[in-house]
Amino acid sequence: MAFELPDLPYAYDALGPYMSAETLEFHYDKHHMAYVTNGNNLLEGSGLEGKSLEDIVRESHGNNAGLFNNAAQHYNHAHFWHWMKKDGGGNNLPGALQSAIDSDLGGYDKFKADFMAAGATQFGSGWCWIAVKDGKLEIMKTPNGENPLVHGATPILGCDVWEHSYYIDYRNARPKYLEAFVDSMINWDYVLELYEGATS
Ligand code: MN3
Repeated sequence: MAFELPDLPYAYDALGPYMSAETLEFHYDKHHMAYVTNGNNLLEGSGLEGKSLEDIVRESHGNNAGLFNNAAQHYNHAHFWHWMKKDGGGNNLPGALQSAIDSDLGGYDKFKADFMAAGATQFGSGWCWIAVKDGKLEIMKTPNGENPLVHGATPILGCDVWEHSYYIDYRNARPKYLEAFVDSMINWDYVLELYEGATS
């Protein structure tokens, strides 16, 4: 199916002071839009036109680098906007997430440390994740547009550590951005929704 830029689920200034309107204007209007436009051009004639976005990501991986990069980044960003909200973050985890993070990731504090370390140590552009694999949570990191879908896992939380995601607000201080993401922006209700979908 053709890719479409989804609506941003909040106003451009909703995530201030942790992520500025200027960052969101560039990141959503320019970067995400480019993945959609380029992805649609590359999807045409690829043989994957009728597939779901998830299947296009999985099936283009290793076969069609241009399509993969753009489709995966469209998938990643369509979720990324929902992985953040105004007054988000913190350790008050809804529903089954508390016990899953306790049992699979060693508790909230260890999750926070490991997730931030994954993002901080991803060399160059990429993402850090919580993914569900074989019913259990795992912290992962991936380069460029790659995501857990191509590793047999389902992402339920991801943080974009490409410089375009933080350089306007944090300059080179990627760890400060990661900490603000965890402490003040994560939309745990959306993470729970994806967790329930991946484990049901
Ligand atoms: Mn990005």
